Amino acid sequence: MTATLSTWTKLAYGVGQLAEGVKNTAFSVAGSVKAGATVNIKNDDGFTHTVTSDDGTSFNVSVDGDKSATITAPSKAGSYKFHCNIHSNMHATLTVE
Ligand SMILES: [Cu+2]
Repeated sequence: MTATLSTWTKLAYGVGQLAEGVKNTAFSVAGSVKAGATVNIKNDDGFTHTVTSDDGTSFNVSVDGDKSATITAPSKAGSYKFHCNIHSNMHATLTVE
């Protein structure tokens, strides 16, 4: 199954339309995904971000600017905090049901 962008709603991180785009970059996540689902991640910024679980093992992917990538949701339900390795201000939580 694929959880599309509309499910993990706008995991299209932020906007980055300003010169200081990095500061305005933020993860935006809504809703939840099913355990083990393939989650599409769309990067609407023009530069690379990563989606990296805080626990260091659950998921980790680098998404080039204006590209998409996927992660496999953890197989166990729960709340998984994640961050971007490049921009220390970017944090969010993936809810797996
Ligand atoms: Cu980033």
